[in-house]
Amino acid sequence: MSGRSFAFPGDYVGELADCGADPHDPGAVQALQVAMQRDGYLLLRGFADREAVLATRRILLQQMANDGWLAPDDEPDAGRSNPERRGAPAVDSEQPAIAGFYREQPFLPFFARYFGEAAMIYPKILTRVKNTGGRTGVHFDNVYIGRGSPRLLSCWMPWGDVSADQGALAICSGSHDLASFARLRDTYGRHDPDREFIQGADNAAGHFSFHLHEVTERFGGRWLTADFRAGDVLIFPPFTMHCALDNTTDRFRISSDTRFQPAADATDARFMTNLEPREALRHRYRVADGEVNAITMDEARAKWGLEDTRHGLSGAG
Ligand SMILES: O=C(O)CCC(=O)C(=O)O
Repeated sequence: MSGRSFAFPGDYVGELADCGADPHDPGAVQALQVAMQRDGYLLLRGFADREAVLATRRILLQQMANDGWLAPDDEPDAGRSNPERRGAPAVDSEQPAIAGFYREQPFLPFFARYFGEAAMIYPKILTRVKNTGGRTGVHFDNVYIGRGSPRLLSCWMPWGDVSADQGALAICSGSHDLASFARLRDTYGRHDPDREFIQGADNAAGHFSFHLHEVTERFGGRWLTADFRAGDVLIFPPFTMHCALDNTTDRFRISSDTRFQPAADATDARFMTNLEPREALRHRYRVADGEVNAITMDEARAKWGLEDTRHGLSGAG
């Protein structure tokens, strides 16, 4: 991210810690809640069945091989991208293998224990396929799904083993509760790209920045990531800042992000549906496409008193 290469784990990006409690043990709920409150995330190693994750991965990769996205002479399982092709395929939010996986694996019972009441998964599951150079800018999820329950939790899961250099998710630890992030949480973190005309960094609606170090130098906290194994999940609340690192390998990074909350709480209609993005998230995508008059994230940040004085957000860092 931001064109800087770094050793992992190192000073620039450290390692996420497994909270150590067994997520499937009803007696561990309190320890998990305490860890979430303290750290702003839960890394649960081996939460889902590894073989079930790999079986779903194979289905996705087979489709990608059929469509010519994978290196022709390679094993599809390696997930190596076809050097002749740029970009990455879109995966249907209703992909039956993925929806079935989340139904069958113990996600809902886990979240029900965690919330202490019945839990629901949002039907809109975002599955991301990132080729070499693919990344996701720094953001809070509240910006995208902040109209429903404040108890919502995001859950990121890679389809396979995903190393940090393959574009794993990174968390800015401390962003959820440090006082130095309060203004950021209360301004940028509460803006709604579907209502407000703000383009987002690099014209990606809702993204605050693509510069990890700009965030930590200005607000504090520490970036953390991990080498993920198939079956690991990372769970975090809507005000934990995160991004996905650049994929610097020649293998696709494939992952899904899902959202869970108490079933009785208010929901965010945009994620209750699998409508086409243009209908479900109309404003957000029109802003990103430049179809409406929008202000830039630099301009919005100046309004919030959070301007980046060192480099423009879309400039090199
Ligand atoms: O996987 C990605 O590229 C981004 C995922 C994300 O931002 C999320 O899970 O909220």
